[in-house]
Amino acid sequence: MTELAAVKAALKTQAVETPSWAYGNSGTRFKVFAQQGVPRDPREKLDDAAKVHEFTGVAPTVALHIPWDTVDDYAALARHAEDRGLRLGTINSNTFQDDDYRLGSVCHPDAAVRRKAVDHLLECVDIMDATGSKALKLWFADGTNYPGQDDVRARQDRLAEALAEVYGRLGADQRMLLEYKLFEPAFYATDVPDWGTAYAHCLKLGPKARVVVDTGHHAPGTNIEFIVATLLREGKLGGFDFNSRFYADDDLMAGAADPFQLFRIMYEVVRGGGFTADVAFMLDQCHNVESKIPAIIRSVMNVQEATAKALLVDRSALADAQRAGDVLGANAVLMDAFDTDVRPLLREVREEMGLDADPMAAYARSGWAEKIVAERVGGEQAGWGA
Ligand code: PSV
Ligand code: MN
Ligand code: MN
Repeated sequence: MTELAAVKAALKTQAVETPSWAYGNSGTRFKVFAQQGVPRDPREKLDDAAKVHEFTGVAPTVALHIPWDTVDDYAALARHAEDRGLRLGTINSNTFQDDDYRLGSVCHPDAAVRRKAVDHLLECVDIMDATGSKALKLWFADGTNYPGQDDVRARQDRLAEALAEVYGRLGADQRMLLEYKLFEPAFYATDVPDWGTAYAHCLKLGPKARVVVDTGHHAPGTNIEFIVATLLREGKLGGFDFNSRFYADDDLMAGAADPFQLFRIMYEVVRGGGFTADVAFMLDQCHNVESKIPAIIRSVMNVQEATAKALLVDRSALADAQRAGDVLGANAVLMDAFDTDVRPLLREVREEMGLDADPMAAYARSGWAEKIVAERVGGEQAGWGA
């Protein structure tokens, strides 16, 4: 196989998971702008996700969020997905929307609240059994707002205890992805604020626990690709929540704010052997002012472009320059790949996959947007603005 053929083959195997909540209405704490035609239930979210997969060919799974996507029959929901060429992906837990969680969930000082939170996590594993989902994604809003508010060490102990119980419930082919976030909603101390804390817990738990890197969850200027390289090296990178940020956890389209950062991350993924089914490439976004389905298609395409550029890095030329201590030469090799216009290559890849070369235009022509506006009345909130 020529090198270009290998790059194309790799791109055809790419799988980007889209989040159910990105299809529904969402907003900031100031306002949720309701859009016409948004899904009214989890099935309709899957119908929209099927369109993203139909036009991109690389978005075959959808992440669910419980209880936002609660249904009576999860096996039936999985069949609904299958009928549309999709699979249900990661199950995201929600231990942040009840009044009980004012002082935290699994780290709460009251054992009764911790019990409620752990029971919810266990219920999420039951749902995984029914849907065939392989991963439970845990993001905890736990933390404190004031120094002295609670014992930060005791909170780590409570967290470890809760995680161990849920870990023990995982099936042989199921795993746990632990997400970290610097701040928000807690403003003084978050209980899982960084990759080091998440890594320490995952290491203690065992091989089924891995860290998930949400690109919006770091301090400005953090070298995220270094974190990716380190976690991959340790066999502890579980996946990504891709999105863009300008300021905090902005949840904008992946690759919109800083395509160069996305490329650098994808290069470390490729370099570290992480471009496999073992690492989950998820989006975690909200589309508050733009049209949702096109925004998700655009995001998937942005991830594809960053991946194509990462795959095009001339790694032997790079290694030669690095060995020779050729600082500018090595940098130039990396920049050559980033500066390549990969859009023609991706058009070819899509045509070879039997797709339209231009997913955005194909979706716009498809009439789906008009159809859902006409047929769906009274869309539900995705959850964030509710
Ligand atoms: C909150 O910051 C958050 O965006 C986390 O990144 C989760 O992955 C997501 O919500 C869904 O719970
Ligand atoms: Mn996330
Ligand atoms: Mn987030």
